[in-house]
Amino acid sequence: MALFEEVSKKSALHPKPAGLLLNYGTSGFRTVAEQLDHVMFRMGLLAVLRSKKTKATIGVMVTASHNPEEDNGIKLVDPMGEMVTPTWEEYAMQVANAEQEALLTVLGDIMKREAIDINQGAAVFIGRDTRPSSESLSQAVLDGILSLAGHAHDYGVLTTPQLHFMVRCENTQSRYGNPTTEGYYQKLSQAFVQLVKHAPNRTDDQKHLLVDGANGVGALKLREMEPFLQKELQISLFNKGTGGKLNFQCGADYVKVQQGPPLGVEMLVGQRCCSFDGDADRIVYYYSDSEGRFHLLDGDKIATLISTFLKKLVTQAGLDLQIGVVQTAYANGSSTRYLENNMKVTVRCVETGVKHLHHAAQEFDIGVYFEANGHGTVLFSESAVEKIQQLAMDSSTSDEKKSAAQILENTVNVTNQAVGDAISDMLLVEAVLAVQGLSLQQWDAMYTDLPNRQRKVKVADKSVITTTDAERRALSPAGLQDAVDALVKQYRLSRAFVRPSGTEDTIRVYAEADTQENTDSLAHEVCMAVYRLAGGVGEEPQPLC
Ligand code: 16G
Ligand code: MG
Repeated sequence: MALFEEVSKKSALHPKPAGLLLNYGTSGFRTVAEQLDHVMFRMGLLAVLRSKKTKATIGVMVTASHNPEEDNGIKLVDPMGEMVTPTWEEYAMQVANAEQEALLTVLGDIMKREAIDINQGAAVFIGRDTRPSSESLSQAVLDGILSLAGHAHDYGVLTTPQLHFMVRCENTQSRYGNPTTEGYYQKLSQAFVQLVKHAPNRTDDQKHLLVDGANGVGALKLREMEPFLQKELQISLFNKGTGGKLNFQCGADYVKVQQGPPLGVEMLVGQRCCSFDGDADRIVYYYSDSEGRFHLLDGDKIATLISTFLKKLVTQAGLDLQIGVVQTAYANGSSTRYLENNMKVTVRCVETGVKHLHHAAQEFDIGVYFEANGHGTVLFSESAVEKIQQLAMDSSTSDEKKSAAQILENTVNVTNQAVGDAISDMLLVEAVLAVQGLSLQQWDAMYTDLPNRQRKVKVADKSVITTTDAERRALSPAGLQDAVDALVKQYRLSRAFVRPSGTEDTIRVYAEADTQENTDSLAHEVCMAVYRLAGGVGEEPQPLC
């Protein structure tokens, strides 16, 4: 086949190092940039096949998110802007890991299995982050797309959620918005400006927000967006990428893990601050109090703030819509208790990874999902959006109901429903605080986080640990869960679990309890149990001093 000749010729220019095997992990391929050229080219090929199969535009994002600058990665985006389906993750691995001479056979097999019509047209959108390696790697993706005669639109530098947004706009014939950066800025900022009209007396102080851009693409894009916000948000931007290194001692992941402020942000007592990660799909908020204590408002706090707001509006509007919150095992126990007992909303716990949360959130009329690390969004079902829009336009309804429906309508529009989005989430949080007249401290006081600790244990083979019950219990190796249960029983308000990481070669340990000291001691003992029962290697885990 003539097409395959071109693929064969071009793939020789993007050779795979013999024997190199990579895993399509929780969010795509991710490793040091030098190892990725062939993967990029091949994902360009696979994106063309996926586009032919779905008869829709597919997205490809070149990024390694919060990883160090030297790394890179790639993930595929399905037609509605969601993560690619698991079967195609499997194909992605087969294509990326095929030795040079086997590549055409692997592609041919996928085409046969999926009954792909080679004559069907194909279109792929490409975006990339600001890493030095991203430009040439995205060229390799382009090479792959073109060698299979696909149509490509290279957007250049974008945040990950912007790329997801473009794909969704394109495949909904622009009903979701215009597939341009301007279209993105317009849609979100218009909704934001409408929302804050419900809080007419905001002071300049209340409009002021400090943003840590992690020296990444989020900083660039936020600067571009600022004029659209009509001074309704006054941003002091730090870690803009002009001097510092990407994700180095800054960004959402750093702040969440360190539970402390990032380098380079000059925060005053009580000031509202937030951090994006390197590709701007995560956000966490924080402030420091008058005693110099650092307060983190993570994904759980954001989910609580948003779902409380939505519940109030839905009730006020008299709409019959079921609100659910989706979390993972990492959600702080206090947040789950608050949502279930005080807010009376349905809470579901699923496995780590955005695709699991997204999927579960689709089962509600309004599904709020957040990982504690700050990745999340809100999904509104089509029928929920219709009901909200109808009520917002209904001239026979009461002013109170109408106003609630209008706020809900703008909340739908400020939200990037394709995927968690730091910029969109930031606007949403800012609007919710403004409309409710809540200070950061009042938000923080909704519930008090239990002390918690995350640790890692190196083992010879991480696959010996398998889990069930949304990763909250270990099935194997024998005796491990019993040991964890016995340790947890020795502490108050305690909980702990262990799971193999989906992005690193390590076992993750999580513990929470009534005090930080008890939490650290429980975490250490669980680490020791993993080390002893699951084949620990290297130095024994040490207690934190
Ligand atoms: C990826 C996931 C994130 C998850 C993290 C867990 C996406 C887009 N990202 O970054 O949701 O929290 O992996 O990593 O799905 P771990 O398995 O190494 O703990
Ligand atoms: Mg990210």
